[in-house]
Amino acid sequence: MADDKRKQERQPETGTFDAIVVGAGFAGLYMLHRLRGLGFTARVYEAGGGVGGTWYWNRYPGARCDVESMQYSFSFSEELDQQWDWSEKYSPQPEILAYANHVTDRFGLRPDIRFDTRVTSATFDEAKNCWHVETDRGDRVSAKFCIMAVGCLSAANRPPFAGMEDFRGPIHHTGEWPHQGVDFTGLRVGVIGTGSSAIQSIPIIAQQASELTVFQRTATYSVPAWNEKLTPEYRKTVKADYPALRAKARARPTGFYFPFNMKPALEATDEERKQQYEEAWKRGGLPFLGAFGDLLFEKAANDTIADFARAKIRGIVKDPATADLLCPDNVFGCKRLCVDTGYFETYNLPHVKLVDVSKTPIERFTKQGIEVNGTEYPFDVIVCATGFAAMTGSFDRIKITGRNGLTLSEKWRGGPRAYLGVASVGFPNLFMITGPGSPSVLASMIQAIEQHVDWMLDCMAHLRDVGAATVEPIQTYEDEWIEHVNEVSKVSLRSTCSSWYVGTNIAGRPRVFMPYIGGFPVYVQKCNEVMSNGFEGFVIDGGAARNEGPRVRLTERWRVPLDIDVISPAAVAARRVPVV
Ligand code: N01
Repeated sequence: MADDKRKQERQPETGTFDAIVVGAGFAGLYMLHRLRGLGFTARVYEAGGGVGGTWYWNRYPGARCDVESMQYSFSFSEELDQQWDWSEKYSPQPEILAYANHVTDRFGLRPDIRFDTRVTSATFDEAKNCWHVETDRGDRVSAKFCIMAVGCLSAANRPPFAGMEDFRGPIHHTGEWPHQGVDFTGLRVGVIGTGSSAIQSIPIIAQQASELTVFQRTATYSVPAWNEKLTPEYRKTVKADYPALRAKARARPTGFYFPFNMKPALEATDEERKQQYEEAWKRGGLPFLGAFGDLLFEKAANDTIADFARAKIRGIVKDPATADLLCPDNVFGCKRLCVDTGYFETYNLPHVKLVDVSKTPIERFTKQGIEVNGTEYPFDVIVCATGFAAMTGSFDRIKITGRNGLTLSEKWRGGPRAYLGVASVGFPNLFMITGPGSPSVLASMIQAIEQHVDWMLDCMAHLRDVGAATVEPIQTYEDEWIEHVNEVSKVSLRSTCSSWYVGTNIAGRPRVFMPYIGGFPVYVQKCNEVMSNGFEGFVIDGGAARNEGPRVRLTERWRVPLDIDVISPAAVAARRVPVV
């Protein structure tokens, strides 16, 4: 547990609410704000000792966002947009956490949140049409709606390495970092993993450690962030037209705005490609993948950007053998692209070593360190930057029981199944914010969260308007949506490799492409249509239940004109719209 401060003393509570929300990250906070705004009573339970979700737990050195801060923020309040000042292009974790706390207090949310409290079970009561929720603090509460705001990357993956308990030093996971920080000064440090968390933390750990050894199973592509301080003039310019920027972002496949080039790489000359890649590299960050329109659709096009990126690595890393090891051989951007500050440069430092564990895996932890291929590497401290049980792991930690005693884990054994990634058959009135089958991690998360919450609130308010008891997806619609999510994923090269997108970063998990890759505006349009058609694909039951177009209270702002012609998933494939 990262938070070692004393838990707040409180008595277990009982009671009935309109909604119970699990999690007080950005999703839970915005859900609570909207629930209260529409006059619903709510209780939020949060396992951490404070708000912020991901940004509460991931306090490892170098943690920062990789979507520009002026877009990686809530868009629902123009006053908030105008008042808050981001200090850097990609703000560091403490500032994002401060923002989450600011939002919590500015909108008076804290009194309805119970911290240091993990929800252990949620059980649907078919007789009373409500959810009974229990926590590890003895709370027993009920609500008509149960909302999972549990995050897509929240359940830490701690691979069960043999002998872990023998290691005499501390072992830290980047996703559950100690609040008091870790001083690596003069220590021999081992880092396992080379994903985003490792790539952000390694350069900073290297500045303190006396020796740093990185265990790499799969080499990673990474693009420089070129992070910088934001000037008051820049912030003023963005704020002068913030609503327009927000609207443009909503119309983009990723839910955030950046210039991209629709032209296919395969139609450009070598010279044009080189120039385009150099310019995109100079801008840096995730938009590098927007250098051409076909990079995630055509392997031959992808090879050109992969070659360019490998040449960059070889140009940075002085030792040719290390550079070779650091050069990925898979599809560029297939795993989530990393964004770094000085990652590859770190391997030029004399005290930093790279160990390839792709063919000879980590055998065991020993008392002194880590053993690979018969060699023992001694350490004072080990960092597991080994990622998460993505998308479904945070659901698995709660016993969620729906109709007929079926648990969500049982239903999802072969892979997650949810209509629009919002709700799942057999689990009435259970909503999932950025659930599997929605754009979630393939869009700017905060925008994806806001769109989901607004849609859910319009649905809940509709139930209240017509006196209905439950809303639940219809099996055929859920099945068709899952089939569609799978079909669309096949148009992207992203479905071709092993990654947390498909669950295969963890042994034994089924291979399913979990997020919806058809593009954020396409998805939003689908959600809007479902609502306009009287919640098509859902059964609304009880009272004077009616599947009719609701009074739209919140989702109107998501009906934006598309600034590129992405009107259907097929068009995404045909038009090669870059989805970074
Ligand atoms: O996790 P990861 P992460 N032996 O799964 C390796 C978001 N995020 O925490 O690739 C040896 O990417 C594993 O190897 P392999 C972002 O969406 C965003 O870094 O499976 N190695 C891999 O190298 C990101 O994608 C930011 O072969 C083992 C690493 O551990 C997501 O979170 C910052 C192993 C895990 O990489 C997850 O990132 C941080 C084993 N047994 C995170 N098991 C921003 O910039 C695993 N590995 C906003």
